[in-house]
Amino acid sequence: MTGAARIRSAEVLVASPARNFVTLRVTTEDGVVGLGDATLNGRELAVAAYLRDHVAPLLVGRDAHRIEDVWQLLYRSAYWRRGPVTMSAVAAVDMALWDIKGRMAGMPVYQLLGGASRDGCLVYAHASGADLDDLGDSVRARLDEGYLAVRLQVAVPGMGGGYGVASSRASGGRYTYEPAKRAGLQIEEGWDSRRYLRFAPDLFSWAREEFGAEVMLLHDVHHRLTPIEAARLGRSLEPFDLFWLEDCTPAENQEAFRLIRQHTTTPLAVGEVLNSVWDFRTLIQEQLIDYVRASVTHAGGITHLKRLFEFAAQYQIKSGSHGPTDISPVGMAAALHLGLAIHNFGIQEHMAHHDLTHEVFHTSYRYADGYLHPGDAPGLGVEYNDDAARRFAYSPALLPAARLTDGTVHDW
Ligand code: KDG
Ligand code: MG
Repeated sequence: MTGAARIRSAEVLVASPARNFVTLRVTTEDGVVGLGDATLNGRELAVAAYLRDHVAPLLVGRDAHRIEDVWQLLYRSAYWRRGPVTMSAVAAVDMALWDIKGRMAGMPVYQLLGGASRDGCLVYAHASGADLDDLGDSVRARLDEGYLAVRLQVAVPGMGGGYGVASSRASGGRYTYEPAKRAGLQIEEGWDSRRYLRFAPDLFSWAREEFGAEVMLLHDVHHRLTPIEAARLGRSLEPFDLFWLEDCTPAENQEAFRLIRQHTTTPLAVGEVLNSVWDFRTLIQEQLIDYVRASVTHAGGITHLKRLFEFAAQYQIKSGSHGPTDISPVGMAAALHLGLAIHNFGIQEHMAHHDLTHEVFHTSYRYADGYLHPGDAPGLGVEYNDDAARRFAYSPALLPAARLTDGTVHDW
């Protein structure tokens, strides 16, 4: 029997290489290091404090090998269950312990999860633009990079914007969409569902004409419609064969998807703001969705997300993990190890990180021809560069709010 790997320390690292990240570093008495991602966009310091003040003291002296036991302890003994802050903190510990176990075993984490079920993880990239010409350039750039699946977002004419439209090009000519703004005050964006509903079918009709039938096209509504509006949108997009329509209405009320499902066969993806298997119970058991969008970073780590995906698998629902730049390279690596191992993998979101982010996080995952592979380095395959991190101090940034034309606060 392998001996215990006692935890010597659990440090919370906060740095902002192009954007804010919270990373947990767990070190055993023998000096084995494991990393976990605890980044909760716009609420980073809440998770950092939860980890530092309430979780780290519980970890010291425990056996890092007992991943399930530690998960259950953190989940059950807090008494206060679920929620994004708690589940991101639990996730970071869980990832770090899988990382340690992999490094000690000399194996990549996907091998510990049952080994590879595929050669690589299909990923989708982001394309966006201020208008269709601009969006066309962005899609062509992604296709030139070999992506087989692309998410399309464009400003809605007459609305002066829309969800998911990049405002700047980062290094390498890439458009990166970063919604959290480093401004003192929260930015407010306008929203008009009627304009959007009229425009969305034109967008996808244009896209099919321009890029053909083969490319997989995705779209994110970002929780902005009512159930009946979402049903209408799904139906109007059916001729354009979307890979998925994401977050078409807020999903706290899981039953709302019954109505949407009755009206459309457009595949539905839900769950980037949800963090527990209980948040998906009706959605999965009644087969109201096709893809589970929860992330390893916000939904309790590899241990809990694996449980959720296996539950979904019994209902022919696949994974489609959240993976924007606010999931750190540690979270992305963990998602790829899990995605490579599970049977019901669907697709992984891949919004490439800024070059500055990679100065702090050195990764072993690699992209080629529309797929990401986690690599074969032991553990998660990510190293954290403290010297580089010291150059990037935390800088508060907030997600925007949305308001309707008459000034009413809407779902952002
Ligand atoms: O922090 C908020 C982002 O993660 C979110 O707006 C990105 O919806 C998103 C997506 O699908 O990537
Ligand atoms: Mg989304």
